[in-house]
Amino acid sequence: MITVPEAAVPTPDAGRRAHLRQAATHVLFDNWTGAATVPSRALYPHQWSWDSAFIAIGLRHIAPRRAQRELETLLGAQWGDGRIPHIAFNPSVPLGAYFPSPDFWRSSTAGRNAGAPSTTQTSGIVQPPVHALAAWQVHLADPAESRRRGFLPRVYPRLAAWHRYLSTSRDLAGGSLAAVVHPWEPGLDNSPCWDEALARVEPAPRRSFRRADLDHSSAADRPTDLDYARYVRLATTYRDHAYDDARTPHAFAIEDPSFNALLIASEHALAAIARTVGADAGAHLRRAEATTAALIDRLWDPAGGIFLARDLVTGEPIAGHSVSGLVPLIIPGLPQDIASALAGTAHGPRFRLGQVHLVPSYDLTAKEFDANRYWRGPSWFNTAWLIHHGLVRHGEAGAAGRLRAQFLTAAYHSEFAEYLEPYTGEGRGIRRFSWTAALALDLLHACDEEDSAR
Ligand code: 2M8
Repeated sequence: MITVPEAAVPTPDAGRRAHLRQAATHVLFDNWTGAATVPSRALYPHQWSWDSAFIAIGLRHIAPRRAQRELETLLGAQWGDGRIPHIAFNPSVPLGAYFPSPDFWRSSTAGRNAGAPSTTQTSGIVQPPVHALAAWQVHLADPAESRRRGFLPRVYPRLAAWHRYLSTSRDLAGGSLAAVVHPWEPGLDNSPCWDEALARVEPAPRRSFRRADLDHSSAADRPTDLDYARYVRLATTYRDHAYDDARTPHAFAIEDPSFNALLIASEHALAAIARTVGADAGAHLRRAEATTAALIDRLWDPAGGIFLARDLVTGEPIAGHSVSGLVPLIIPGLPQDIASALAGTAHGPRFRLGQVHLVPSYDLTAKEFDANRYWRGPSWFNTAWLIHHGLVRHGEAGAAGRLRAQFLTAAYHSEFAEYLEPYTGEGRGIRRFSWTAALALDLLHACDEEDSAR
């Protein structure tokens, strides 16, 4: 087994960084469609919700206006009930290029009562709320341009409606946390944490759909056919109940730590945006505090030193340890004892921070761990970026710096892979993946700022 001794991964020097910046910029410009950025031309040829937030965070360093446009295009697909759909479809892409396609979701008809747009076709589920965080950072990258275009006053009401939707319609248990109702919603699609809940779902007949993902990616790296059959069933049921959260009989309803941590971090960002546009920041801060208290009360596992998801159908915590349970490190004001415990868990045997590549998506010691398959073990760049920031926030500068150096080195060597085999660091999934390039740009910018402050 190849491990990564900490000292072996120095921060790339200025020459390497310039090369990386140029290569990352090419990826983002190649994946730009004129109004938004696709995660990948081949595998994901539409606009994805949390991808676009991460992409905007990187784009702001090279094209701040385009970063604003990225977010505003996505917000243009928002539904009347406040939800931001997880995919906004590009009408010029053939239906067969991605499954499930617009004719499966039927947003403009099935979602009419929930306020789905009548022109743009979208999916009906959501993804983690990284958008307010992204909008605030995009603004800060070029405040003059942002003010000139009225960026924040335009996006603020939409972002506030998005958070309202999550805190009301999605608070399925009444415990002040947002629930996800499909494994695609937390973004960690086939995490072993969902296995037990998914096993309750009657799979859709295998011949009722055709997977397009296998045209572009190895089957060994992707979710299984059985997973897909269950994803299809859950989405069909939601659609057939008009995407109505209260009326749908949810076979899958989970409070996920990372989803809620991102909601809290974004609520803090929304408070900053509200202050800037002259709206009530206090309401957002109060909601951030209430959600943080609920997260700790309902999902913190002191014995494991990690946050656990909760299955709302059984009412029980889900025992599996996933990277999602470490992401709450990004929450401003997280109690120091919890932050220290999370940093300890990240460095411990389950995630081996600093000894393997980035942060594995699932517990290395668990029998379900799979080093190659999607969210069942491989290391992903967006979660590494989040944990890097969490470590910075909670005073773990050394570990944060090492993770950043690893990130940049791996992005470079893997040609901006979608994810990595955590032991060897080999790229998996597709290459030239947009959020890997965007977040590399963001970390490169931080390296440059540090250099010029020296
Ligand atoms: C993956 O999810 C999509 C479904 O949304 C898929 O597998 O087809 C996940 O990695 C998700 O987190 C990501 O947003 C999306 C696009 O990059 O791909």
